[in-house]
Order: sequence, then C-alpha cells, then structure tokens
Amino acid sequence: MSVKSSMSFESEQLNDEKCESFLTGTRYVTQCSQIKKYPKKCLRLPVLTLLTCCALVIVTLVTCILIIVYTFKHPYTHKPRCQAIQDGDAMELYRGSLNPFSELREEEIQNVVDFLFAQPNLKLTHPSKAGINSNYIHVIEMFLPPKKDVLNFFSHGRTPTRMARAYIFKGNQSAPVVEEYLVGPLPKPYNISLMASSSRKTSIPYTYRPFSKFEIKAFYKAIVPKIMGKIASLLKESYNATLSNCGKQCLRFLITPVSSGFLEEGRRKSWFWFAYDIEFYTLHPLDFQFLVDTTDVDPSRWEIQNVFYANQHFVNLDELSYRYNEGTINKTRLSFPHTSVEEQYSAVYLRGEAVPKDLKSPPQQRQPSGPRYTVNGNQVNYMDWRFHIRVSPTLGAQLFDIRYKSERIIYELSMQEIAVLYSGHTPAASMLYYADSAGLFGTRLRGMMPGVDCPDHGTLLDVMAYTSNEGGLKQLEKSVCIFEHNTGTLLRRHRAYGMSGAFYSGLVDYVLVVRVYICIINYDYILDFIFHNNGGVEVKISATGYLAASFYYPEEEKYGTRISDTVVAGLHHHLFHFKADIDVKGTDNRFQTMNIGHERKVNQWSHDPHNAHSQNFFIKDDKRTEKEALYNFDFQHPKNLLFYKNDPTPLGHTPAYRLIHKGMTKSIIEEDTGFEPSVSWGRHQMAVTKQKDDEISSSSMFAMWDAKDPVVNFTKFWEDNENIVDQDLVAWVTMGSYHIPQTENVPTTGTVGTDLSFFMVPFNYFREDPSLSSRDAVKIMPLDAKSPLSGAAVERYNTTLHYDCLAKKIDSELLTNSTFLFS
Ligand SMILES: [Cu+2]
Repeated sequence: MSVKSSMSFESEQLNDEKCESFLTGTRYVTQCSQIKKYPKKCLRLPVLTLLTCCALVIVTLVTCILIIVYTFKHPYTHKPRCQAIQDGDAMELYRGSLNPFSELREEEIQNVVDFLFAQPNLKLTHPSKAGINSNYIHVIEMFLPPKKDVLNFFSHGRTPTRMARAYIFKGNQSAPVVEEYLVGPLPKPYNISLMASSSRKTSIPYTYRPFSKFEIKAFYKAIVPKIMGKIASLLKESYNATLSNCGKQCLRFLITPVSSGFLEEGRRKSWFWFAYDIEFYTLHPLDFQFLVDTTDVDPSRWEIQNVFYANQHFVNLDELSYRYNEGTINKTRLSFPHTSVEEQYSAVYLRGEAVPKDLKSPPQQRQPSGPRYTVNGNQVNYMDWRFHIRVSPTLGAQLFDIRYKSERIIYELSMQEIAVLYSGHTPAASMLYYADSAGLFGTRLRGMMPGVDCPDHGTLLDVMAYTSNEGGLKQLEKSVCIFEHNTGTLLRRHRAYGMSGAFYSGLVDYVLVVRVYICIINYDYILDFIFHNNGGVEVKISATGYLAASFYYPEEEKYGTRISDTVVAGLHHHLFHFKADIDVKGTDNRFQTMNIGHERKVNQWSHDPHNAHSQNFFIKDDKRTEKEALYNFDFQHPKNLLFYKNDPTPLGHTPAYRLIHKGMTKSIIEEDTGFEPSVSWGRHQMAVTKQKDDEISSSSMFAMWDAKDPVVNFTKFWEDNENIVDQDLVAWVTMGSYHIPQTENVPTTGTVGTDLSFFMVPFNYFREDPSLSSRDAVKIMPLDAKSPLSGAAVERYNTTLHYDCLAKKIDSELLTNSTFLFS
C-alpha cells in the first residue's frame, strides 16, 4: 500500500530548488539542485544536435532577459509559480448516495413545495409575491430521523423514512401565526401534520417571527414616507444627508429588535437608527433613532412611538418637528463625510508603511501527493476518521456519526446559537440583544475565497437551501471548505540526550478541518471542526468583521470605547452554544467529574511528626441526574469532565472521552428578565442531558423575540432532572467572551487571541497513544548508542516524505554529524 506524503510548508527558500526522484535498480534516488544544469553529453553529440543545443541556449537567454525585464516592471509577479491543486468546480454536498444525514435534494424540496401549494387550506403565496400579510413557506429542511432508527440503519440497513419539516408563516389570517409542519414521506409526500413536540412550541405567535425581507420592504414603503414628510429638512440640516433621492449623500438604517421580554403581551416593536450609507455603515451611526410598533400585519397601521434625537426623547415625529422648528431643543450639525472612501476610517484599504518591504510571497501549503482525505457526497474519510456533514438551513453546518478507528464517539456535533448582548446609553444600543439564528445559519454560509478564507488546496462544497429570504430554492456556492492542514506545531515529540539512550521522535499535528463562515450583517464568524490524529476533535469559533457602534455621548463612556470623534462601540458579550451527542463505546454512558482536591500529608521519612507537605489528589464524582450535571466553572474546585462507558479495561479504567473547555464564559445579566430567558443556556458552561430526539436544538430562529415565552426553553431540557446513569448523553457547551472594543478593532476586528474552543479527546480509551500508528512520524536513533553525536539514522515511515529533497539533505547530514540533535 502506498503512503501518500504529508502536508508540508513550502517557503520561498525552496522555490529555486529542483528535485527529481528516479529508480536505480531497486532504490529510489533523489537529486536536488539549486540551478538548472544542461547535460554535458550535449557536447559529444553531432553538429546538428550541437546547433540545436546552441539555439536552445539562445532562446533560453532571450526568455530569461524578457522575464527579468517583466519582473522588474511587475514586482508583484516576482517568481511566478502556479501550483493549483484544486481543479474544476466545487463539489456538491447534496450529491452522492442518500443516507440518514443527507439534507433535502432539489427534487425532494420541489416535491414538498408542490405538495404544500396543493393544500388549499394553507393559501400559500410564492416568496416572489409575498408580504408580511401573506401565507408563505419560510424554510424547508430535512427532519432528522429518530436516533434509534439511524442506529438500526447502521446495524441492519433499514433506511429510516425521509421526512421534511416546513416553517410556514401565516400572515394572511385573522390570528397570524407561524407553524412548524412535518411533511412526508419523501420523495413524494402525501402527509402533512402540525409537528408534535414537547420540547418546543410548533405553533408560534406571529410577533416572534424573525425579520424577513418582506418586513424591510414594508418599512421602506410605510415608514420612510412618514419620516420624509415630516422631518426631511431636519435630516438634511442635521446630517447633510437624507433617506430618498439622496444621490451620494444617503442615510440608511439599522434595526434593534425589541425582545418581547421588554414589551407588553402580543406587541412587536423595533428601534430603527440611522447611519451614513458608506463603507462600512455600522461605524457611521447617527444620533437619530425611533421606535416603531410593527405588530399589525398591515404596515399602513405601523406607528412611530418614540423618537430619540440629539440625546433627547420625543413622543413622536410631530413633537420633534415642532420643537426643532421652534428652536427649543439641542440640534446636531454634521457634515456628510466627504473624503474619498479610501480615506474613511471605517473602510478597509491599504494604509501605512508597506510590509513586507520586498514583496516576497508568503509561505504556502501544498499537497505533494494530492488530498489524503476523500469527500463522497456528505461523507468524509480522513486517516482513521469518518463522519458525515449536513448543512441545515436553520442550524447551519452539523457533523454526524463521527467515528475514529471505526468506533462512533460523537453522534452529532453542531452549533446551536450565536448571541450578542450589547450595552449602551441610547435606546437602540441598550436594547440590542441579538440571537443570530433568526438569520438562518445555513443560509449565512457563503462563498469562500480560495487562498484566503480557505487554503487553495481545500475542497469547496456547494449547498442547497429553500428559504423565503432567498426567494425559494438557492444554491449557496463554495460554502463549506474541507482541507488538510499542517498546523506547524507538534502533536508529540521527545528528544532524549546524553551519552547513552539518546533518541528523537516527533509527529507534526496534521489535521483535517471542516470550515464554514457565518456572515451576519456586521460580524463574520469562523467555525472550524478540526480532527487530530490522536482521536481528538476540536471545535473552534472566532469572530471577525465590523463592530456595531453608536453615536458618541459622554454617557456612553461606561459602556463603550470611543473609536472616532462621533462614534462609540459598545461593550458586548459574545455567546455561542454547541451540542455534542457523545457515544463512548455505545450509547449507554455516564458523566463523571474528576475533582482535584488537596491534602496535608505527613512526611513519614522525617523524624519530625509535624513535617508535612500539601499536595493534590483526585476523586471521581459520578453525576446521577441532569441537575447534578450542570457545570459552572469554579476556580476553587478544578475538575476534569469525562463521558465514559462503564466497562472496565484490564487496567481497571473505564474508557472515556474528556471534554476540554477552552472557551468558558458566563452570562451575568439578571436571570428571567428581559431578553435573558431566550439565552438561558448561557447560565452554565455546560449541561448534560439525556438524549431525546425531540430536543433537536437548544434555541430557535425565534429567540431574538421570544423571551416572554421562549419557543425553546433550554432550562426545560434539564429541569425534569432525569437519571443520566448509563443513558445516551448529550453535552451542551456554552462558550463566549466579553468584548470591550478597542481602537485596533477599527476598521475590522481581528481574530488573534479571541478564538474559543472545546475539545473531545480520548481518556483511558486506548491502551496507548493512538497516534503511534501514524506513518507521518519521524524517529532518529544514533548509529552508535555510546557516541550519539557522531551520526544518527533517520527513520521516516512515510516513504514519500523520505524523498523530499530537504528531508533527504538533513538525513544525509545526520549520518555523519548528529551534534545539533543530541548534544
Ligand atoms: Cu465583538
């Protein structure tokens, strides 16, 4: 069996080097040279051949001169080297053979749409013609089969029935509502029923619906004329810009949805705030905000109920207009930013002294033997790993049936919610609580730029989704990237030195990464699922993109950081929630913490009975119920978190996977008030519950609005306090960070130091480090154990790496001198 060579860094220094491998007898020989050499045997050839050689030399010389001239004129193309690995179009996640995790195919979606439109009682309108007072399909997605059916499929091959779930917005009835339906069986559905669920509401107040493009359209139609009719001159005088017929000096608006937790029953309201419509508008907020009651499905009945201008409140536009004209209020006077877009503080353009000064190209990664993973439809194989990918329109990228060395360790690994809780002085800033699933995560995954968002050797996948915001069915091109990555760090190594017993062993931490970007208005979230070669899985998320900001007043000082003369960016709490359905050697597992304690231990070797020292020990603490398993980090009581199978190994261990939490945070806003009930999962760093098919997700697309009576109330997942001993367990992991903005977040926020992650790693699961089987490892032994400096033999198990020219050179030098390793 051939061993493909590993991923390696390719730096500029190697660019001029040429290596060739050829067979001599039974041995491969690798030859490296710095400069191209023409074979000497040319000289012995006949005159014709000699002339041909000379002609070639002349052509080469002319070509070289032309290249030098071109390079001088075009410094950016210095040393061009095209090494594209990716060929052809992106692959389609929804192709390949069907399995229980396959998202709906185009033809299945079309059948569901046709079937729903054929139901006379639904009175559906096509998304291209719909409004908020219509009945329309908001989302269609695959309804995940019950876990036991899927496991049955794995063991007995009985395919679970494919079903779809559809969210239908019913604005065209006397009591508007959103309803979740189960539709099937697929591919040709003939049944429809309101989804039955004990873990979430499936008939949802219309006021809890997420924003839609129809609502934005209605706002422009119903509210903008009211504003322009009453205060167009105020806007022009105050901001030197307007909302309509504005040429190059336009205003646009941002929205703060007001959670139902702050409103009287049955109302839907939002604060709208103006910003200059230039790159990028969230960094150009103005001091004009207004509250609109959008409860009625007829936008002509929408009312502006409060206005905030120049740090003053007014009951409506009439009062503002009257007092403004009367001259009894403070007035704002700003000029439209006239500098070119390149000079805007908020725009991302090249500025400052050039780096790198010599414009050498950055390091690249390459796959000398091609990809070492395969993607077949939604199934991915990499080394000892195998798993399935699904992109759900509502929840985004999810991984299923994650197996290592053929054993499933995680049934489902997925993100549940992204929330951002802002603070501020003005009403729009202080009411700003985002639960981003309203934006439908699966449709926020969009094209990736090869070589920037994802290495250019990565595999890009297209995704298909049906949502009303996208006008129906839409292919989201190049939305998922899979790539193997040389992390440039080690998975393991050791160098033993000295005059006996010297050796070296090392293994680079090569990983497979599944990456998506979730781009929601101002923020871009990078979500990576990372597979290491020792059985460890990592989930990492970080945020980049733009800050959300407000107009500066001194009152904002305690809430935010001033980032320009008129702009302040508010403190906010990023919160992320993840689900990990863990299966360690089957579905019956236990959750245990290994608690670190300390004791005073008398030193019995001493004659002094008071001679003692303090040291640590650990005790195992099995959690029996869901409430016992709620995990709140406590510095005074360190602990390891383990999920294990109660099936002791010969050494008496119970095989486990350990959850390592590297993104801990806690929401400290008051519980059960305002927006908080919508993100009650933020109260704990982790919860462990008994698996239920019905508990699909800890949040929902309604979380932005539903705090008064959450559609999914996460506390109910654990409040029934079920037994979790030898049960199928799910870990719910909260990560997050408090972001106090800083001037270096302008124009965009960087990712350095802000990524959050958790790991699942084997713990007494294997008898030894499973990465020992990796042929990417390197072992070095002295030729003479008693003279470790005088030469050593390098063992490279991956034979293709062995013929890499740099490796060959190092191995050759080590044969006679191993001082640098073993001295
Ligand atoms: Cu932030």
